[in-house]
Amino acid sequence: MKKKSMLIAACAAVMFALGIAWGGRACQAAKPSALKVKDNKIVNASDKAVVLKGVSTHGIAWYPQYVNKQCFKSFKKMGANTIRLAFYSDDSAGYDKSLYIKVEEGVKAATDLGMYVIIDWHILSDGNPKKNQKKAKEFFTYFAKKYAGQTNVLYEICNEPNGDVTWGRDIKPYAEKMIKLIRKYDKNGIIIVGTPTWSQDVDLVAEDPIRNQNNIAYAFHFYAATHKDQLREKLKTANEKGLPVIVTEFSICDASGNGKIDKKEAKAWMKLLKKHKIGRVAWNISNKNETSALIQPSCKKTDKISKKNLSKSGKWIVGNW
Ligand code: IDC
Repeated sequence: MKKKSMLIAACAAVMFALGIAWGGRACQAAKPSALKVKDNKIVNASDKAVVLKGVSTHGIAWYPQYVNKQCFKSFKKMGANTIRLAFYSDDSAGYDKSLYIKVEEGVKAATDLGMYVIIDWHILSDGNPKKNQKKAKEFFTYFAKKYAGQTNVLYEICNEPNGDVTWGRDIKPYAEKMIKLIRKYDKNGIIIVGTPTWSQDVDLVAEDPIRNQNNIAYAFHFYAATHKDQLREKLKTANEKGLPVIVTEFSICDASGNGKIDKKEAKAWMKLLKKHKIGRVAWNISNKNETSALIQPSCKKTDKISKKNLSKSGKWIVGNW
């Protein structure tokens, strides 16, 4: 073969290979890297910090319509890499086993988009995780079996312990049981453990963390118009003491999920989270008439949501996270 035609053939081969690579990318979102916990951080296989940034559904019993791929994709375009699926655990708060299917749809949608997904057992009015422990066991057995080895899935085992609950007597023993149960199936998926006082007292947990288990992180929640310096101190203390923390829920209004927005405090929170490379998931994907809802009440879309459809808190959050 002449030199010139050899060159043309080589160029064609390279272009063909690039075409395959490009085509492959276009069809399927890149798989997010597998996660692990190292020291006080969530990292990838090369030990580089991975910051989970995302949005949480409202209770999927009330707002199931937002659990869909196009809706999640809208938030991905605005910078999210994570979806949290909030499954309320108490009968009085919308627990319904027939909603497992919604969790499955949500995991699939997030997975198809190359996003991380947190399966959240959303205890709230049932302040003590032991109250619905039997249902929690059934829930996590089902999902850990199903998603064993699926590296974009994380398990959050008790949203917000509150009321007459202590770390040592209630939450830690509950967590150890759930970890054992999940690890029967899923050996490495990150398990996020809720902390006392609506997932705020991470400083107490840092004194007595769960030992001899891998890939355990702890939940921390804040609402910027209620929680300020004092709570930031708790987070800083715990994280600097070595506790791996992830903010699986926050908003910039008050702790009721409603009321005024406090941008000054919100900025201080973002600064701290960015400095410590701590992940953050915003509450909530709905158009409910409450400040924390990320979508405007007048917007009825459940897919292809754009920045202009977002509420005031939604716009601020996607502009500053
Ligand atoms: C709120 C919702 C609200 C709902 C209420 C009770 O925003 O629409 O009526 O729950 O289910 C949390 C909880 C989260 C709360 C949120 C705001 O984890 O479930 O959602 N919040 O109050 N912790 C602190 C604040």
